[in-house]
Amino acid sequence: MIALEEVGWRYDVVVPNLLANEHLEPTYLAINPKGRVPAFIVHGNILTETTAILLYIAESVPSAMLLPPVSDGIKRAQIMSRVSWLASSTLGACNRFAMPGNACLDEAARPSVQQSALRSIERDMLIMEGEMPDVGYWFGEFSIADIFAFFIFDVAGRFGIDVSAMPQLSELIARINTRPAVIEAVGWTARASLALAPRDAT
Ligand SMILES: N[C@@H](CCC(=O)N[C@@H](CS)C(=O)NCC(=O)O)C(=O)O
Repeated sequence: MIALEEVGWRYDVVVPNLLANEHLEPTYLAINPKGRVPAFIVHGNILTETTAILLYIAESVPSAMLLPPVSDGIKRAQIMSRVSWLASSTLGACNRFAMPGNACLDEAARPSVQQSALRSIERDMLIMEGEMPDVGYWFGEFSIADIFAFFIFDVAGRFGIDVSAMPQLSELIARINTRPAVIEAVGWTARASLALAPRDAT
């Protein structure tokens, strides 16, 4: 949603309730047989995998500068390297933490799966911390790598990860948080979460 706001496209959002396994129901599996979110439908085409979706949006609107031009091939590749890494290593660990039953059959082992997942997320975030500049964004100008970093930081906070050891990353997130596109997307998400909250939630 942040990328879509950044490029100024109009879009609709449907949020399957993962805890109710709506992403494994036939309606959603017809869109993404892998049973994973996000899926992006554009001009009748279905795109899955966050890396491909972010790349497609960034390349479709070069003027939004979510990726450097092809002439800056190394920086583009570095950004894509971080996006792929977050989508595989970090997001994978987030999934193991949120849904440990998908990662191990032994119910008694689930807390241990979650502990190791948290450690993995924390390790990845500390690597990010070491790469963050004092000013600007992860790779100078704002890019899709920052969008992904923002998402992971938000999820990590919900999982209870202590970000006090990540001051540079925290400051980057604070800078990202001031972008109008981010304010719009985060506001929408907050309203949607309230709407999706279980009835007994406060
Ligand atoms: N490789 C996919 C992974 C996406 C992913 O892990 N999505 C999570 C939510 S953030 C999900 O759908 N989890 C549901 C499940 O694993 O059953 C991508 O990069 O888009």
